[in-house]
Amino acid sequence: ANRVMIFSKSYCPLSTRVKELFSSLGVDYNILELDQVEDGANVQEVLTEISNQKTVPNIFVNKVHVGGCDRTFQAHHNGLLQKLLQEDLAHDFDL
Ligand code: GSH
Repeated sequence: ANRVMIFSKSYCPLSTRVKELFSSLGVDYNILELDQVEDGANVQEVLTEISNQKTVPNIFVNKVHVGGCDRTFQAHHNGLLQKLLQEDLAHDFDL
């Protein structure tokens, strides 16, 4: 299975757009709504440190940081997203 992780906020329309993109591609994702969890602010701080990105949505595909909404759509359009999603397929064949 793909390991797509979306750090989101439930009220953020850009987060919604990214969720809809992955759904439309038929790609399952894990999600953490930072405004709905107790330590969401701390998670967001750590995310800022490791990805150099303060905003949500913040998307990782198979451990690779993709970026926010803009970057994820860009990656979709230039083929990078598909490539990152297929990384996992390669690992499955290794098993
Ligand atoms: N260019 C960014 C993208 O495409 O993801 C814009 C992201 C953005 O502005 N997100 C807002 C945000 O993170 C929420 S919709 N605001 C600050 C915060 O929630 O801490």
